[in-house]
Amino acid sequence: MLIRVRRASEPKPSEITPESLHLDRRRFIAGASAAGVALVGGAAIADEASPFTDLPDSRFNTTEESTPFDKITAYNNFYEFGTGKEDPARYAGEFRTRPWTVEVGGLCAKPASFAIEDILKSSPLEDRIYRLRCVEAWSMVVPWVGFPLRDLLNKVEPLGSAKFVAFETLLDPEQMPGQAVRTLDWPYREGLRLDEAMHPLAILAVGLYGKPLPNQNGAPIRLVVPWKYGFKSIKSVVRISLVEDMPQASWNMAQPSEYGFYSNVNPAVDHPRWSQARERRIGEFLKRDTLPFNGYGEEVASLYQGMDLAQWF
Ligand SMILES: Nc1nc2c(c(=O)[nH]1)N[C@H]1C(S)=C(S)[C@@H](COP(=O)(O)O)O[C@H]1N2
Ligand SMILES: [Mo]
Repeated sequence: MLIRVRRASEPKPSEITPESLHLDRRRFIAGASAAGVALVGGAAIADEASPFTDLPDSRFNTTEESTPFDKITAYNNFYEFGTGKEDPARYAGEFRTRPWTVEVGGLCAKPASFAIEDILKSSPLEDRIYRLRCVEAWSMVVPWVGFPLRDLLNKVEPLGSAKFVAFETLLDPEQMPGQAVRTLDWPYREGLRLDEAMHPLAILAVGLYGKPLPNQNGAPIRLVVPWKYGFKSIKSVVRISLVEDMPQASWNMAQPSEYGFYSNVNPAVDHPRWSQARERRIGEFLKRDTLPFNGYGEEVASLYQGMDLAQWF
């Protein structure tokens, strides 16, 4: 295990460009393997206040330019803190993310409650540069710090009867003022089919730009499913359950004609009130074509073989 704490003289990840961050890390990894040091499962963090450093890059990374940190953390959807895009950055600052446990249970042999510190220590963290595409037709490229969801699921040993995975966000209206208003049926819920959840592209993210997740982005741990519309990527997760039946999902419950369970990014299937064919990358002026599965078709299209994706939208 490699633990490297940032020296005070080094720039913070937010102060350096993504390019130099990744160049530095590649140099470090090359040096480490030349010296015969195994990078098993990536680096650990020294303590929760220090940044993640020297993580390996995921093989799934996009080569597109990352959206600047300031934009990723200032334009958010997190209805627990309000429905405006600037509300989460404004109102989530005091949100308490310690202590934090994630309960993983349901149809599994070894249900367990995991303290966030243990998840951070025992998970194979990587830098995962993924596109996030909101159903509202904007998108970002986010350098997440995360690990495959399946690593956590495997720890509890799913039973053969488990077919889906259900997720829940914390329910705490005192801390999350948006939950006092019934904009959604709280707590925020989402779900995946088990094979989707086991795909190595589906991650639990614990950071971005090498730092712990800012509260507005779903601290301390959130799902990221890059081939699906952003609302599947549920934030501030406290419960993960292996279940037999298709779970409830907040947007699907609120408006089933507009938000299906699968919600794979699909330029050929429009939202009833607007087109999904194009998207605006945050920070860019012109729209670009939206790609099927958000550009991850080669990796995930086989999960949906034989399914009519207009019916199962
Ligand atoms: N708990 C919870 N998770 C959530 C949401 C939310 O309102 N509450 N919004 C979703 C939507 S619609 C999107 S597009 C993404 C936005 O993630 P970001 O703010 O980190 O870019 O989070 C998703 N996860
Ligand atoms: Mo979204």
